[in-house]
Order: sequence, then structure tokens, then C-alpha cells
Amino acid sequence: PAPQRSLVLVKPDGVARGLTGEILRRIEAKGYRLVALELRVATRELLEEHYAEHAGKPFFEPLVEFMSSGPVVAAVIEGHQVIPGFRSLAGATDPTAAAPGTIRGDLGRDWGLRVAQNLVHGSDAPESAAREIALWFPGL
Ligand code: DAT
Ligand code: MG
Repeated sequence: PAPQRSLVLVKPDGVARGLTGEILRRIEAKGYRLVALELRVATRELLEEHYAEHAGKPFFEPLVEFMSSGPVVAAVIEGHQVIPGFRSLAGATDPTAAAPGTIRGDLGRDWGLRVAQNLVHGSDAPESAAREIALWFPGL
């Protein structure tokens, strides 16, 4: 069977803090393969679609604002069980709760301000991965 694919974003905090290389290093060190990679500033429209499941929640607006505040690095990564595997590398959503050894646990900042600066996004299921990959990389 074809290996799984996941959409990963290095969020604006990660790009601004110069952590893109460290995050990609962890992904590659784990053995996942980069299939697509692009630096870009996401539009509100793309982000509202990307985070549609969270529409209406109190953190939705600040999240979209934060995610459009600067460039992100969007990637498609591939490997055996990469969807849960990358979620495990990333750690818990709230960096305060994320375990040491994870990207968010080692490097992220919690949502004390308005929204988590938790460095990365990773698809959470095969259906969302397919939807998100089509959204960010329509040609793929
Ligand atoms: P994840 O990014 O771990 O999949 P999610 O999909 O539940 O988490 O939420 C999307 C993003 O929204 C998350 O990375 C950070 C932000 N967020 C989620 N819950 C939040 C909350 N209670 N307060 C502030 N920001 C939150
Ligand atoms: Mg999510």
C-alpha cells in the first residue's frame, strides 16, 4: 500500500524564530520524506477553509489572524503512519502540556497571549490530510 501523507505547516512563530530547519530536521531524522515544500503567506480565505472545523470557537479569529501574520512553511510529508507519527513528534496542542522531546514541548509557547504559538500544524486523520493537501497543494 502507498505510504501515508500528512500536511505539515511551520507556523509564523516557527518561521520568525528561525526554527524551520530544526523542525524539518526532526521530520527527516524520523525517516519521513518531503514530497512538497513551500514558503508562503496564507490568505484568510485559505486559513478559514483550513481551520473550518474550528469556525465559531473563541480562538478562531485570533488563530486566523496569527496564521496570516507572516510566512508559513507548508509541507507534505510521507511515510509509514506519518499522520499519527507527526502528531506524536509535534506533541500536545498546548505547549505547556506538551512533553519534553516533542517540537511543542521543547520549543513552543503556550496560549497565554491569545492563541497558541505552538509552531506546527499536522493533519489529524487520513480524511483531513487529503482535504488539507488538496487545499494547500492543489497540483499534487
Ligand atoms: P492541533 O493544532 O493540535 O490539531 P486544534 O486543531 O485543536 O489543535 O486547534 C488548532 C489550533 O488552534 C491549535 O494549534 C492552537 C489553537 N487552539 C486550539 N485550542 C485553543 C484554545 N483553547 N485556546 C487558544 N488557542 C487554541
Ligand atoms: Mg487540528
